[in-house]
Amino acid sequence: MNLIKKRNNVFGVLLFILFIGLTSCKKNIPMDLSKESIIPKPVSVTASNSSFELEKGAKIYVSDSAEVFRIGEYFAKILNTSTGFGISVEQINEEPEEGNIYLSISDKGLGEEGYELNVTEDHISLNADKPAGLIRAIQTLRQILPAKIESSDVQSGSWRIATGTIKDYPDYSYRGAMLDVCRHFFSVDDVKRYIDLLAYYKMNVLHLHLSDDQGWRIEIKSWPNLTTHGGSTQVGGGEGGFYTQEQYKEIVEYAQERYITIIPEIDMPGHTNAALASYPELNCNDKATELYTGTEVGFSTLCIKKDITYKFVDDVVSELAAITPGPYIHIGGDESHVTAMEDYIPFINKVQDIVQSYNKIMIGWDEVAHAKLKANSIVQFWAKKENALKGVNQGAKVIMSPAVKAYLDMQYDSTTVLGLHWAAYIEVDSAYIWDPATFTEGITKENILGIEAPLWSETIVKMDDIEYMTFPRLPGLAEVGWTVSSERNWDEYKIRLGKHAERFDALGINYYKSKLVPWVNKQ
Ligand code: TNX
Repeated sequence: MNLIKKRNNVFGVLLFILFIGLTSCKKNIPMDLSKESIIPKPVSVTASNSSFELEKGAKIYVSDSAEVFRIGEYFAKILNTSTGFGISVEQINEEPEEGNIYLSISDKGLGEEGYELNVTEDHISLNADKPAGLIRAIQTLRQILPAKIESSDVQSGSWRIATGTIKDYPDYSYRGAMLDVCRHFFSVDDVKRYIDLLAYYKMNVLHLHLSDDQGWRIEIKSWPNLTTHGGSTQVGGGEGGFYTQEQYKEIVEYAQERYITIIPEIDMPGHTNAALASYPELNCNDKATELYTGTEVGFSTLCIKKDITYKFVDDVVSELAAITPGPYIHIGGDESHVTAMEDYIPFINKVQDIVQSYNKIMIGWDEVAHAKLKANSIVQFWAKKENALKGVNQGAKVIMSPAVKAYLDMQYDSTTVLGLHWAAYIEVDSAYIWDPATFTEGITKENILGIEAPLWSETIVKMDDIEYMTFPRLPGLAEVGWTVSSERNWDEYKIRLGKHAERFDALGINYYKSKLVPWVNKQ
């Protein structure tokens, strides 16, 4: 009897030792944070060679602000979808206990979007000067977690990550993408998905190209035919579509929650056939044009000499400004081939006044530099460096979107089915290997606001097409905007990009499997 008892005791002690051993070594599994494939590459990563495991029962604790709480909820939703842990968000004033995630705001001098991410064996803390920095930090943390974190259903297995500290902030303050919803229309859900994909790579602007020859895509209450008639078709003659102002606000809010600014573009005086077809009075001959479903450019113009044209522009800008919290309105201004230069210049000058009268900053494609730019107006370089230089000489800042590097509608090579190639074939390496600050002689870093990657949709019909042209070039362009050029190197980057294949898969992204990238798909 005694012997049995004694044996049981020994067995119990052994079990206890085993338990302690297991739990403590569970914490000490070494992992190297510096080996993680984070895109864009952060400013500094310091590994401490241990690990943290996210487990059921973990919480997201936030410091005391409603906005940080909301950001915590955004993150909890991502984590809960794939872990199934039911992680909740709670406010706390002191350091949280072990096993949790802590989001806080404090002044570290890391700027508008900078952040510090600290992973120890006991907890994860994300700290930033501003809420936008926390959103960026969350993207880094997502990329450190196992790729299955991006799955849309619950996954099993461990959620262990390497310990260490990441300090990070962007090189350029403006890192954008543009979506042409005119040549083909895309639903609110498609735009939201695009916003999520931009957020994942720390982009902070989505420029929506809302009017063109083939379609007018935003409801203007004082000019209703713009959408009822002008929005009723698209390239190829499909049914087109448009966003109501309520839907546009929904998009703006969704983007805002991810610290992405929506910039609406009304392209004028060219690229206006949809408007000219909707209102005869906008034409010099008072006759409405036919709707257009082809892909030619440069054949339409508003009637520059009529007063009604400026009433129209004022009404449109006024309604758009009222539903756009961001500071910018884009007025297009490109390829106005049938507008005489002596008409084009006063038109842009007047439209610039109108935009300013609604307290917005004007952005225009590089041709607008022919006009007299106001101090804060912005020129978007896409084709002609002489134009961009004209802008710089007037003191304007430049958004760099050189078509030969940044146009997502350019084909990868001659075998790509979607897209165009008038500017170049842009393989994944080419989209990555360029420096905005040295791309054009005479346009230097202090002239540049940032970069933007436009996706024109003449050949882009559905979300799958958007993804195929955008991935995998967009992560590289995001890195061009975020990471200083001295830290960028294609041979090192392509390895990191290759490891994002499993993330693309988990996110369900339809991407181009370029032969230049060593793809690693574990699943
Ligand atoms: C030029 S880029 C355009 C667009 C076309 C695009 C196609 C620019 C300002 N204008 O109207 O869709 O090429 O790549």
